[in-house]
Amino acid sequence: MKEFPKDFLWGGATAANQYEVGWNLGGKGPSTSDAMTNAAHMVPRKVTWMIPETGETGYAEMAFTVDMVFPEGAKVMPLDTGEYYYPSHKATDFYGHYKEDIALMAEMGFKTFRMSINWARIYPNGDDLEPNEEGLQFYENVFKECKKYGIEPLVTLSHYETPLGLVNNYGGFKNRACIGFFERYAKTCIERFAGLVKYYLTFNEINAMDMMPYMGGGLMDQSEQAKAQGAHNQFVASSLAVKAAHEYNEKNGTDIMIGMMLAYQPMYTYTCSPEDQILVMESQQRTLFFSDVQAGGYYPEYKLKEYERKGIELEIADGELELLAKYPVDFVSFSCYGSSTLTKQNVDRGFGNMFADQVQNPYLSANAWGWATDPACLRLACQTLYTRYRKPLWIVENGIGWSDVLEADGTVHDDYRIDYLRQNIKSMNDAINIDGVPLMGYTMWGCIDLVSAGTGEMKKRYGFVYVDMDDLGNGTLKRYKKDSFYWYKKMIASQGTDLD
Ligand code: BGP
Repeated sequence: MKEFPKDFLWGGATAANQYEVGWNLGGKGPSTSDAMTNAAHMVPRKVTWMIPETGETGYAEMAFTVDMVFPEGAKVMPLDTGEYYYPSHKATDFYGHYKEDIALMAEMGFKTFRMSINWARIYPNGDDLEPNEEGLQFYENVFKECKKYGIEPLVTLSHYETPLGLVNNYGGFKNRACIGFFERYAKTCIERFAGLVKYYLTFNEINAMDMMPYMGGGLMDQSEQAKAQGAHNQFVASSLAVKAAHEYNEKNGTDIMIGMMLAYQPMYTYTCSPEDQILVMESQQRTLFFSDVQAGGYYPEYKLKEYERKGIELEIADGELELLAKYPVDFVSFSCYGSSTLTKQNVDRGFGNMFADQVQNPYLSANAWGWATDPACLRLACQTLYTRYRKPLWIVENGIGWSDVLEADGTVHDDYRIDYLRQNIKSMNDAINIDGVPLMGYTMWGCIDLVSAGTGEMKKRYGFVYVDMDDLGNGTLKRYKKDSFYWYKKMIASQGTDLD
């Protein structure tokens, strides 16, 4: 194995809604994730609501690519009827453990730590005129702790957390007012954390607007029209953040960089039928549309044609298309856990598939949630995204969910995770050393155990560090190092050459 570049940013990734807790502490307002219940594999999470005039309560089920339905007058909120468990209300307490957790990351040799700022901790209702100082102070303390160890934070501004005030009073990102609220929030962070934070991502998995628009942008109306406008509004909001950072850099001599974040996976055809090739091509377009706009700076023709066919009309203000062209992102980051295989043919589809037309790939093995491990996925992803945009890349999520077992002596033997990482790091090395892709860094998802976004479970664990907490929020929150902790530390120390 050849060495990774000297300045390669090794680390781990988290998100406030799954990790932080303190959901109503320190002046924080509620956000979309705080009204999401726990669930299980193939059992949808629920988003709870109340109709204030009548007191009626209920929920909308949330499933991948399936529209959610809310009744007229419903306001999304967590309910204290005792009927529901909301995992974000406990998560795994980064809020109370940040010093301990950052020390563990430093012990592994992290050069970077991807985390998210909870928007509603800074602007509790989303549309407030002044930020919440206590929230700003919390993150400042976190960033100072990172700095102590020479860990460079990579900060997502919106990771599946839209303040509920924006959802209930504005309809979420389908409303153009959210552009300005996000711009204000982004500017507040850029200015306040200058000198502490150099790298930002605007919207986590921005294509979630297409697949899970409630999580992606707080949409209750999930019509095609609302999703298209929601995406446009996020593109503009993101470009305004890039503009703000560039202007700040010019004035202050800083070098803040703003990236986009895409959920990406290579797609394979299950058969060599032309029909399946077109299926994969269209499925890729559905994903790459988001990076074409954010990294390419233009609306691709295939999307404009689709909007025309569907009768979707975007509200675009004067100068917005020019803004997208002038302020594309500085780098492209993405999550990639494996690949998907698609077919139109009538075959046995295996288990756990998230998309229509998806099928288990007979060449790959999958975890208990049906997520296939693909030793080629990172190289393929890097190749596609780099040749298309020619911007530096950053792999900000990759990892494997497993129901780890804590032994009586406090050890966790996660050799399956080490195997997974070995294959994926090798694939990344090929992207750099065979294909010449400029890759800035790698942050393994869920480096300290946290709640699953898809199912709200704790038992779908990803971390190098085990956290004693179960699916219903019972546990001591004590941290235990897994075998992969020591493996990752050794691998980083060898600059990626020691994968044994
Ligand atoms: C990505 C999200 C993360 C994360 C990860 C793993 O889509 O950005 O928030 O949770 O997927 O998914 P899950 O938690 O459902 O296993």
